[in-house]
Amino acid sequence: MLTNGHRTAYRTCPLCEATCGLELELDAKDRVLSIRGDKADVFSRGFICPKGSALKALHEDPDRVSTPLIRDKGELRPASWDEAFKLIDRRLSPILAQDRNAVAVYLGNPNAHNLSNLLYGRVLTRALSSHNVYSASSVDQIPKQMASALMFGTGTTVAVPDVDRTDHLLILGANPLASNGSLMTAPDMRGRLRALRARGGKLVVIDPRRSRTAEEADEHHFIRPGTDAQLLFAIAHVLFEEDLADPGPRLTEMTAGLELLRELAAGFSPELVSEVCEIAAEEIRRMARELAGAPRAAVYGRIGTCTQEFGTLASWLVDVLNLLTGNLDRAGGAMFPLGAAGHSNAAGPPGRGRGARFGRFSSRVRGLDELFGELPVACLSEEIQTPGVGQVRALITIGGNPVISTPNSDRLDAALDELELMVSLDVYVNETTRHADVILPAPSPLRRSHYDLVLYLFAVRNVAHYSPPVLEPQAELPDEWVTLLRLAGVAAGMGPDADVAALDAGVARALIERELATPGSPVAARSADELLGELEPRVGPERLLDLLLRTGPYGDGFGAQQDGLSLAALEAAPHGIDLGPLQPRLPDALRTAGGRIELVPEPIVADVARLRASLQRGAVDELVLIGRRQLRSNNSWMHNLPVLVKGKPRCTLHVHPKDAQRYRLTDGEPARLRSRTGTVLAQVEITELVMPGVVSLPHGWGHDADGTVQSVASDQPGPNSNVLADELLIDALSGNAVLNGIPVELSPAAA
Ligand SMILES: Nc1nc2c(c(=O)[nH]1)N[C@H]1C(S)=C(S)[C@@H](COP(=O)(O)OP(=O)(O)OC[C@H]3O[C@@H](n4cnc5c(=O)[nH]c(N)nc54)[C@H](O)[C@@H]3O)O[C@H]1N2
Ligand SMILES: Nc1nc2c(c(=O)[nH]1)N[C@H]1C(S)=C(S)[C@@H](COP(=O)(O)OP(=O)(O)OC[C@H]3O[C@@H](n4cnc5c(=O)[nH]c(N)nc54)[C@H](O)[C@@H]3O)O[C@H]1N2
Ligand code: SF4
Ligand SMILES: [Mo]
Repeated sequence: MLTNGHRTAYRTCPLCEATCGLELELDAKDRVLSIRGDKADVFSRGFICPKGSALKALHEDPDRVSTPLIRDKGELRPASWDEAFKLIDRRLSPILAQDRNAVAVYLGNPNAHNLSNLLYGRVLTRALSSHNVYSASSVDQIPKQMASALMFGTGTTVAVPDVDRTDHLLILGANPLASNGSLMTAPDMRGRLRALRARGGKLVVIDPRRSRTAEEADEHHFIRPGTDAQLLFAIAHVLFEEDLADPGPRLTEMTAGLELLRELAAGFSPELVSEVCEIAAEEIRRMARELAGAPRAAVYGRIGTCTQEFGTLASWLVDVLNLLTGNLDRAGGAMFPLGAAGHSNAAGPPGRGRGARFGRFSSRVRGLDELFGELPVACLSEEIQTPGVGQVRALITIGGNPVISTPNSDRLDAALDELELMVSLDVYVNETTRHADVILPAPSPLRRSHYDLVLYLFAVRNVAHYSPPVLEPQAELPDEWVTLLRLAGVAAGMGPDADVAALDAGVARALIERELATPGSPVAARSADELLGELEPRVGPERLLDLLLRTGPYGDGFGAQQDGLSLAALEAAPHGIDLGPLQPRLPDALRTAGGRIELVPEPIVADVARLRASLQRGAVDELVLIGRRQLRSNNSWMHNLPVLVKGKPRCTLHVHPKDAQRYRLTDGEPARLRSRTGTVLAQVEITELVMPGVVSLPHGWGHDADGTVQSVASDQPGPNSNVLADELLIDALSGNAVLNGIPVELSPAAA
């Protein structure tokens, strides 16, 4: 407490993957005075972006939903929690009784940044027991998770670039200077990339747009969208052809499939791929030689390599190159982090596991395969709109805005009106939740605790940081785990007032029992009752987190390891605990059935034929659309905060001067952009930042729908780019949506 009654509080920012430490100053009445970067944070060391400080505006936004809302004679009106849950129980239970699959769930991106939802979202989906589970993952990183699971055994065994120690970083389809990094938790990427160059290292960026990250690089190459897999294969080809492929004895011994890879790569010479990628063959050869020649190098690909036609192959090839150059799992290369809690590749017997299993069920209409227990969101509309047994009749959305974020938005927007029931757990009445029959609100981030259970699994340093709520939680806005358990109670047939404390105790006991059944567990000799006793008086996410930390790789093992981690240890460290630089983890981290790195898994081999066929296309004279992330946005939200949207309109269409001339467009004038699924108008910005044949429109805008409650956002100009994204265009292997490289037609709006 400061002398004037003011106090300082520390908290990790929950808005993006960088996990920055924040320092908040509050007055005696608990009003937030300022939010700055926490200089003492062990990971972010004071770094912050404009969104972090905007948490104050988010906290104070009068448009945030503050009570449950229920639809009454067509309009949403405030209601009590009991009234809301009675309505949910009355209308959901009969549908569930007829067909579990008739109830779908969509989980949005904020769930990945929310301890309650990470731990209790699963409880709800399990209680529902429906095949129709969807999430933002299938408009995002599922291809990378699929490739990683096939190669290494689990979907979170993802190699991240050891950016602080590498000498050469090849980035494809990522713009960490705007996004602050993804599947690579690394606050202050600008600082880290500048340090790389300052120590004599090289940064190469492959992107159809000269992004802010490309501006920072030594070298930037434009690439035709959707052709990264061809480029990466050609680099592998050169490595083999010029005898530069050298994983070294350690990796070679634990890898299956090197010879088959050589055969596959033979079909992708730089000369063959050059035309489709629009990169000169000699440049590709030079890239390969420099990658192989660097003392320590890493290849890193992100959303541009995932949300495209060959998303899984491109994601796989990133690690193929890391392995071929001997950089996988070594300092300065691409490494496997070891999170303090919840890391599946750190539990059980080391070096071998069940491996990846996909397609245990498929979507009803299009027959797309399940991955990690969910179906591709590109098929949600058709599952709602196609009659028959198993038709989706009710939808629960949790922290998501699929009407803006997923392909063929107009179709999904219409489909949501056909549902018999829609329930949303969300902080805004947005373009999606405006369709809901019941909206259940969630507290402000400042009123809930935080631990980045998922993002620390992808961090460039091993760290752990727990934040207690900055402000006292309010009884009228319960934490989301309470709401999720109550929903789970309805789904389990317990009615609208299930005993949340009892359900929670059951969740904790089940997690303990799973741990006790895990071979090699540090608490194998203990009993569930004993451990439950030791976790008292904690409840909810804190109880589960304490359990995960204490039984995790750095944990105190409930007394077995003196000085080991526990939640109490994290509570005593408000700036986080640094667990050191990444360490080599192979072969122990492998969970493949064969106990080796599966370099060329069978489903991948099968898909290579599709990639080979793409080479026949040659140079394509077709205009395609890509996206563009912006520092002051967060997907489709945070556009309701004046501090983040002030200034020039940002949702503009970037067009190369050659294309502007070709399509008779004028800078600053509206253009009409058309795809198979829809048409939008967007203001033209003529710029050489984007390559010829490619136009760029940011996603997440288009807030002019009726019935939303976002007074600031709804005044922002610019269309929803996903009106143009085609739900039928997917990465065939993973079902992930193609959001980059969408064929479009362009004309002046006046035409
Ligand atoms: N400020 C801000 N930060 C965010 C978000 C946000 O909306 N705003 N969203 C968060 C989320 S959910 C995520 S998943 C991450 C994503 O993090 P990033 O992957 O870093 O996201 P982008 O900035 O979209 O970078 C993707 C890049 O791929 C390029 N690209 C498009 N198509 C292709 C292609 O076919 N090949 C290649 N090589 N490049 C291509 C685009 O031009 C773009 O520069 O960002 C997170 N951080
Ligand atoms: N064209 C195109 N489309 C894209 C992308 C792209 O690059 N291009 N990127 C894709 C990616 S990577 C992603 S991750 C998706 C994101 O897709 P979604 O997750 O569907 O969309 P968001 O915009 O993140 O919406 C999140 C919503 O959650 C709510 N929310 C915020 N905080 C909380 C909270 O604490 N609790 C609850 N319950 N709700 C909260 C907000 O109201 C917000 O509307 O978009 C995808 N769509
Ligand atoms: S970079 Fe991400 S985590 Fe850091 S302050 Fe900005 S939004 Fe928050
Ligand atoms: Mo994402």
